[in-house]
Amino acid sequence: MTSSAQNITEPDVDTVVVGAGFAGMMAVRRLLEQGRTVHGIEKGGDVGGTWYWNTYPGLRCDVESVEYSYSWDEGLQQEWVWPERYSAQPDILKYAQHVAERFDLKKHFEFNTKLTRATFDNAANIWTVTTDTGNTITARWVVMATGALSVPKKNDLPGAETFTGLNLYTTSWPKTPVDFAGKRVAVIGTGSTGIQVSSEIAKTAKELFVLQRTPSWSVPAHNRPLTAKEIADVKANYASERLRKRDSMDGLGLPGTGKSALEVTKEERDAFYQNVYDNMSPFTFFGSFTDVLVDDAANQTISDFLGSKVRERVKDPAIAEKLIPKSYPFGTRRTCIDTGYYEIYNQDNVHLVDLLENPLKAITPTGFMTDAGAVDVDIIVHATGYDAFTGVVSDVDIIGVDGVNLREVWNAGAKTYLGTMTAGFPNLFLVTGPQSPSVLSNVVVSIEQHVDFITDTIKYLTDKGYNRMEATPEAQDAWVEMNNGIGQFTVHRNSHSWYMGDNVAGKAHVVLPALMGVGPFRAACDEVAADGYRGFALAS
Ligand code: NA7
Repeated sequence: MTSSAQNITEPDVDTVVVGAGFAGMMAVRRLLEQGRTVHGIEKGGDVGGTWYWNTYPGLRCDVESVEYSYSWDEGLQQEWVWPERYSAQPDILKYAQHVAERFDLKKHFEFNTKLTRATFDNAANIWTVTTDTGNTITARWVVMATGALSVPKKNDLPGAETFTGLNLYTTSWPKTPVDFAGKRVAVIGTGSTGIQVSSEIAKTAKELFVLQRTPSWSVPAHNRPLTAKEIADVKANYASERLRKRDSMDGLGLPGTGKSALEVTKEERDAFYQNVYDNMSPFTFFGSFTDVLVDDAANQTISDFLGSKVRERVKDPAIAEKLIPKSYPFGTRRTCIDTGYYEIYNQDNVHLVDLLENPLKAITPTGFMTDAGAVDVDIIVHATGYDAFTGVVSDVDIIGVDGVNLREVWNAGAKTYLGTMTAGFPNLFLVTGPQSPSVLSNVVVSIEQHVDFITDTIKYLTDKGYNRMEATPEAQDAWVEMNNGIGQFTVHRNSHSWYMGDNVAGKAHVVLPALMGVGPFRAACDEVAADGYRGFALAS
């Protein structure tokens, strides 16, 4: 496509969709169902999004597979069989491939193609989208289905470029297997990724050094193959259960006691926590008692329970204490699931390097150096996280009304209305954008809600003859203020994490995910739509 943005009145296509992950594939499908012309752009060589890029050993989803899957096609959910409770990356990628082929979606995407610039024509109400392949395409609407966790945090390790051994990045892992046998390996980072990859590498590496700055809470995945009966039961009730879950707080519909953690005895509390620990999603802890996410003392009861579990699992009491988070409330950083993570510290070949005790001074040509001295390694595995929510707009130019760059606007703190649109950027829709539940939910449920909202909106606008939609600054400010207000009401008020943008130097501290919950968020979106898209300015 080679249209020029000058003096155009009709775009090349109706909608450009950026990204071929779970969100992008569904958006394309929905728009095609409406009979629209759609052009998809995808940086990777195939569909799958995060499951295409992240192929490191040990990678599994932390949401059960029967739930981490689309609900929008009954035939699809009935025919697909998940092999395990928490599927490994290859199985999730296989599912993405199956969806793309079943609905013939691939032909609508230009792969190996990165969006570099999008410019809004304020008179024509048309976006001109430019890619790194040199193509330009114009569209009325742009849907950014680019994921909240898709751009790695820039490497900020001093001396990183001097290392002469093998650098591996979990976010762009080699497509051929890496052999760690006989190797001395350092893993930097102990978030969800670091925990998963360390647990795997510990099995074969000669020596493994896990560099931990902030410990994460992790509970056993209890992963296992699903039985035929479990699969049949899920399928028999899929439709009704999906409906129940999409109106829940977390998109998972997990059970809670409905009581205050401080009203019940320690025995009653711990019995509930033990059942969660042994059998349920770790996210059940969040709604286990009504006050654990708002009251510090109630929250501490979970940390006390989980701390005792770490002490049981790690033989050396000093190491166990280092692995127990003590600097933040439970739930204000991602809770992880693991398969034998804490037990690796009972192995002679695994060493915890506590960077709080001995800060990392530098990466050296042969390894790393802390205050405790130098360590030589053959391989460094970087599991240092993402520039969450805003990373995508940081390395492209999205130019809205009056030539303003979205990157500059968000520098002061990302702001949206309903997680969907930013004032000054008409006709540009974000899927699971800042101030939407996304990472604090079963993200597939949130993706489906958001894609439905966006594509229904595009249909509404077209049917009514509107060519332009934009969030008003007032509605946007009120939405962001409300979300920050909820943050102040919860244990997030004192937290510092990537949920708040704190992991990236210079990034503004703002509550990035919506804290109101998946069901209430859906209701808010539905109310706005029913009220003629209150808070958005519509124009022909
Ligand atoms: P996370 O959760 O952001 O974890 C990144 C880890 O890397 C975390 O332990 C960081 O410590 C550590 N890190 C980052 N930079 C450094 C430097 N410079 N020095 C030492 N340690 C560092 O990313 P993940 O990929 O594990 O997980 C992201 C999400 O993906 C996860 O929640 C799931 O939803 C899927 P810090 O906390 O900054 O002290």
